[in-house]
Amino acid sequence: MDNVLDAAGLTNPAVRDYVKYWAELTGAERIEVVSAADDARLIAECLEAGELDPAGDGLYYSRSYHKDTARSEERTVVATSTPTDKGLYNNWRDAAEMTALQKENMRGASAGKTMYVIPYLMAPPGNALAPWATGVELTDCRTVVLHMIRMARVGVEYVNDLADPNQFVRAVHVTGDLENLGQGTPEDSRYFVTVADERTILHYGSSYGGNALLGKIAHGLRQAAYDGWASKKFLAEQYMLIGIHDKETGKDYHICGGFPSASGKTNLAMMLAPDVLGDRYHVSFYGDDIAWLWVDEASGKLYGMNPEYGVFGVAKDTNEGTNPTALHSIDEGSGAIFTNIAYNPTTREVWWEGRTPEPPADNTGWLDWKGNAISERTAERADEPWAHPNSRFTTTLDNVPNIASDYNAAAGVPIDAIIFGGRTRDREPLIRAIHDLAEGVYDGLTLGAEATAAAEGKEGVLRYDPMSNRPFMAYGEGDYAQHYLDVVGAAKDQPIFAHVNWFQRGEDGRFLWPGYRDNLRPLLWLLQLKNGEVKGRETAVGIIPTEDELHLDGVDITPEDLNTILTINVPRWKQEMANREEHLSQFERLPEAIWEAHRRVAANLENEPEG
Ligand code: GTP
Ligand code: SPV
Ligand code: MN
Repeated sequence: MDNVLDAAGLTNPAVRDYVKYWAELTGAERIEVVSAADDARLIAECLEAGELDPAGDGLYYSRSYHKDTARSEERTVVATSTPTDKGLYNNWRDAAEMTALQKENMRGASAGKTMYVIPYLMAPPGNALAPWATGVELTDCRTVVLHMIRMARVGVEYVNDLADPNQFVRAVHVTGDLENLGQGTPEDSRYFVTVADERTILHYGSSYGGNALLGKIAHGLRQAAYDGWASKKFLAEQYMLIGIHDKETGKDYHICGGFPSASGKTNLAMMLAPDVLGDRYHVSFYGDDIAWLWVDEASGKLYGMNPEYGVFGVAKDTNEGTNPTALHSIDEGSGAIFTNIAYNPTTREVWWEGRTPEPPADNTGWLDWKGNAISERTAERADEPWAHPNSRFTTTLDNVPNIASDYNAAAGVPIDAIIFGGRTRDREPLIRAIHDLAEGVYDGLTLGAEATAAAEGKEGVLRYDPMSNRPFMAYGEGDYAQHYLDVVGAAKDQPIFAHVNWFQRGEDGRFLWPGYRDNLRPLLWLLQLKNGEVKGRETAVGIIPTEDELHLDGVDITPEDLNTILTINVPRWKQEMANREEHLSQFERLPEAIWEAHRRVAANLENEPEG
């Protein structure tokens, strides 16, 4: 073992001890320390072993086990030794109990396999938060290594010379026997545990996405959120992060914001300016899923950065119209890996729902995401999707055509605005700017997506998703709200907050707002509002744009629909306020400032004429 670690140049003694401990417990036959430079060799090994298939020049295809296609919220736990860390959504459990359980699950479970050691950094090198961004994932799955190389900065150089050799996240991933884990049954034996106060992540029973790429969600969101709170220094949020450059004034703005999973963060971050605005504005990509925010000591300003190194993007509906940038980030030669889309082994083509309006006309050779031939489908299965709805592509940031030139800079970027949004079919206007920080945090806490059949909700009642973090909450929501107020409140220039909604629908179910590239327009309005260049219209729930303040040339929308998305439906809002009250009262230690914001909005609504 020492020979292998020596040969890989892994010198950190604490990391070496950690590797030895888990190699013994999991019973792995071999260990291998990896760095980004091993990518080509590991790709070749995966192709040879059939763990990947070729999908064009420098493109790869993989399939997950069919019961292992997404994160599993009910099996995901945040454990600590402090019972008051329990919140509504973090599935708190006792650290000692969960650690013992996971050790039993993992004992001997990697027998006969290689345990890969992945030292990584979830930050641009040299960033102020780098001490909380260092980790070492151990995994017994080779394709997980390839995903980690795309999603994080990987190499021994990130762990060898730590100021405190012990300050790294211990992230252990053991796949388990996927065919015998009882996924979704009462005998389910999977657990995805973050032991937050020990900075240890123990995931057992999956090889998919956030369950297995532990730098991303488990460290980048759950562990980091806990660390940010414990250190009082930062926030870790499920946010996209973009830059907007105004070529006329030469100014640069940065906006970050949270929408629940599969609600448009990747699309917004990769947005091209609409044609009519393209000569003046350029949107640049910093991140599409995670941002860490802190106050910069030198300037006193709020800063943000994307801790990730790649994109794990939803494939569905990605096409030349909705997101050409995403398509070009997975061009031939990019090294992108597709998971769970449809694949044609003969032609090495791939396809997913929404890539083209209709699936390939000639289905000869095409396999669906489970590997079954489309041409052999029985009549009753003919309508099933070819790709899994949560099928994804994985590609590195520097493949993204609109990547910001300074994405890798240690400093991060100053934050001008923070936006929240969800999928709401009515009530929420296109955009409403929020007056202050407390109302911003209040808005984030009451964020939600419309209840769908899948989410088993009641019609008109939101499935609340506080700060778009419901699946990633690491400690109590009340403490979280206070910490958010403290971190952002300490910044010299306050960011402007807003709530956006691209998903309002007509009675016939169509989207009222064209969305995608046109989403730049309300964001430009928000920046102008912050700069005092427009006034907007005050409403009970925030400031909304007047029609002439939005640059609408070239937007395909009827005057009636425009009016709907720029109007506050007071009776619907009053109904929502009662739901919010119930929702918020479940949070312990919710700061009084949040209740005050709630009462202020409620009182405004009472004073607003209906209609
Ligand atoms: P996670 O990676 O799961 O956290 O999701 P995400 O928030 O990055 O989601 P993504 O950007 O991949 O969006 C997922 C879905 O939202 C896709 O089906 C998109 O087509 C749809 N979508 C994104 N932007 C818009 C929009 O402006 N309007 C409409 N109608 N749909 C949109
Ligand atoms: C999400 O589901 O919000 C994701 C994908 O970003 S995963 O990493 O699998 O959580
Ligand atoms: Mn996400």
